[in-house]
Amino acid sequence: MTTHISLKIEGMTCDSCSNSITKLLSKKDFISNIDVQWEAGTGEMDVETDDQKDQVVTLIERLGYKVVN
Ligand SMILES: [Cu+2]
Repeated sequence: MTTHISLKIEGMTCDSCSNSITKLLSKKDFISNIDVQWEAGTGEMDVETDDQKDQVVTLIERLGYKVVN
């Protein structure tokens, strides 16, 4: 059972931004089907439970980007 989450992410300016977010999120077993697009400022992925969205936001913001939803 997975939950899909769609995030709006501010601060990405190039491929290496989206790559670094994807790489970090990939290390977590509970996150799958990660698709981060820097031009659109979006992050799509599946997590195992609803409450894991907060952990995803924390991980992304730790890299210096801002999740706005
Ligand atoms: Cu960049």
